[in-house]
Amino acid sequence: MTGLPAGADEVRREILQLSLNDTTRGNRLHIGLFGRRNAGKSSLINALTGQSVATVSEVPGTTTDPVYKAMELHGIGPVVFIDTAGFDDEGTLGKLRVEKTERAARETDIALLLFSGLDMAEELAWLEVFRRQKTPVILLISRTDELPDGGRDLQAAVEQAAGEKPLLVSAGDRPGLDRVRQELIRALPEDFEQPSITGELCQAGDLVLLVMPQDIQAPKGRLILPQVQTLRELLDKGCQALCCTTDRLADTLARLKEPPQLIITDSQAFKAVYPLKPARTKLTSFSVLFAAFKGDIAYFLTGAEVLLHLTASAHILIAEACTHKPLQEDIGRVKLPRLLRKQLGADLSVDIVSGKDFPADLTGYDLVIHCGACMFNRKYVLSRVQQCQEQQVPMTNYGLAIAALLGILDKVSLPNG
Ligand SMILES: Nc1nc2c(ncn2[C@@H]2O[C@H](COP(=O)(O)OP(=O)(O)OP(=O)(O)O)[C@@H](O)[C@H]2O)c(=O)[nH]1
Ligand SMILES: [Mg+2]
Repeated sequence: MTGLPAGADEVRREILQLSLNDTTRGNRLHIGLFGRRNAGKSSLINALTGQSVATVSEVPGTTTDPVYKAMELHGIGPVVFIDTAGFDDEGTLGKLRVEKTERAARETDIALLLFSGLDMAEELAWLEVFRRQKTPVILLISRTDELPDGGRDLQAAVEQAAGEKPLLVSAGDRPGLDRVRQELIRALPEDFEQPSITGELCQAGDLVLLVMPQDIQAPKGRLILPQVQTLRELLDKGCQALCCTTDRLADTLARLKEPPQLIITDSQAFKAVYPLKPARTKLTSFSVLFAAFKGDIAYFLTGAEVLLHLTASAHILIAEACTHKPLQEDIGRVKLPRLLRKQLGADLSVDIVSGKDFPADLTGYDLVIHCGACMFNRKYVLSRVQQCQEQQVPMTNYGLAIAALLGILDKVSLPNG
């Protein structure tokens, strides 16, 4: 694939998905499988997907890094199955694998938890974790074809300990697999239907102007995911969507018989767009819309206000979901730190993490500033928000932070009114 920086694996995968007219991973229901080594997790994924997705072997610890398999599941729609390393893995490497399994748990919308024996302390501890993070869990007893009574004794013991009757399943048991699929449909979180991106900001018949600078950061020959998703939603809503680059904004507005209902801009163009905005037109940014779509906008707004009271002695963490090689004038790695230092002082301490790296201990930070997170699913972003809340660290996102730094936070319209 040309025009992309080397190492942009996630971006490349995303493009591949889009070019296949597929649903991006961030918008799929994430179904994770968890259990001990050799519990039969990988075999179950293969059986449920009907494909040889994950490596199976009798050697405990076969699965090391999480394996993601996107597919359409009848009755649910686009999902991604996550196979994980056994949570009882040991040693230095084992510990690293368990950390990845824990991370997979944070992006899991529905968990399949496999019980494989009478010693179930670890399974029960994981059940507790899922219940605490309000993740629906389906309890399973796996490899039941090998158990003398088809697993009924173990089923009774698990029911007694967990307060819920587990399903009996084995990789070759079609009716058992169908029961798992039915349970997945039943466990579908009520709020899983993705909230709207533009919310109440525009309705059918409204003209919406999108300001999309195609500068050095814009990937060659394509649009970035938030722009694509927003455009699609506007078309579905029956809005008229008009796009221009920042330098064409004044001319575009001058050609219109009446002002647009809404302007959605790239946050980096806020400064140029705001003075040109017609009085009656609402203004927002892709990143602000994604603050609500993927995160917790109320918490992010408080974080943006906290930002205005920080000084040069503050310690800020910037979290960028994309793992691309830093581009010239990259927003998270270059522009935002520069803007922050200009506003708060040159000595400001800024750490930057990318991809799924996110420190467990955030207490040293005065603020976390997250990207729009179009690459992540909502559950995972909310788990980061929860982590910040538990450690009493304020959090905001790029769009709200930039609006706050430019002094136009109160001029920006939010999708929930
Ligand atoms: N008889 C029978 N064997 C199974 C079943 N599921 C898995 N196995 C066998 O159990 C062994 C472990 O299966 P895996 O699917 O690799 O187990 P896993 O939980 O993914 O293991 P790790 O990746 O090591 O954590 C393999 O030899 C499988 O063939 C089942 O339902 N019935
Ligand atoms: Mg495995």
